[in-house]
Amino acid sequence: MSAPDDPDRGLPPDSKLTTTKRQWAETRKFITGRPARPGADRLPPGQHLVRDWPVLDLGLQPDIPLHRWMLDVDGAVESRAHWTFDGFTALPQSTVTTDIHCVTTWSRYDNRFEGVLTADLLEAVRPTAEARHVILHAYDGYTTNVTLQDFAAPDALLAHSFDGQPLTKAHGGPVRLVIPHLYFWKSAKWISRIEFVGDDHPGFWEVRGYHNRGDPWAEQRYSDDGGEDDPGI
Ligand SMILES: Nc1nc2c(c(=O)[nH]1)N[C@H]1C(S)=C(S)[C@@H](COP(=O)(O)O)O[C@H]1N2
Ligand SMILES: [Mo]
Repeated sequence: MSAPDDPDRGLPPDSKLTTTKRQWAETRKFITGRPARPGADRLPPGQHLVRDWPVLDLGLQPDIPLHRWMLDVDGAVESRAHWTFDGFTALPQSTVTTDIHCVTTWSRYDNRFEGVLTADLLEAVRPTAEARHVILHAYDGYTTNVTLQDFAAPDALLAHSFDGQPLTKAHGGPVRLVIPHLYFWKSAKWISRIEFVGDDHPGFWEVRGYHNRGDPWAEQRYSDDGGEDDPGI
């Protein structure tokens, strides 16, 4: 299919440009003007379903024994926190079964995570009126940024278990963030610090060309993919 304003027209139909980029462009066209999550469609545009669980990170998986693990919560909050693992697991515990979507195009259904809902963490630390964004810091030096609103999603949690077992080191144990409604690079593994701020600070991938928000349903993969909260760089 080739629309009159198709920027790829004239290219061989099997070129890399036409297969990947056009497919993505057409899918976004399909979404434009429709509800973010159309009816029965469970797989976001451009994604494929996997049954295994790929491991993606910077290649350095920090080893944090439970007795050395600490989570700092600071910045624009009324009550800072400095939790040990025992202190953290003394917070209200919840189980969330959810789909996850990686920007490299794999999606995985029905992942059962257990841990502390971000809603319960927010209740414990109480962000001030100044807080608009949340910067996630991790033990491997990774950072990523989300809005306070995205962080506070009802199904977002700090997970210490997967499928009833402690989260493995490869997948971010002892504790990782899971924000199911955004691409998985926003879900920091080996989380060490949660910082509430007024001004946004793009993280590791966000300064390397990834979209600032990363909504899979709007295909916000790269910084020029448009949509709300696009820094336009
Ligand atoms: N600390 C940290 N968190 C991270 C990353 C990382 O490199 N370091 N990679 C991100 C990316 S790009 C993805 S796709 C997911 C992968 O999580 P998984 O390895 O459990 O599938 O973790 C995200 N969280
Ligand atoms: Mo990723």
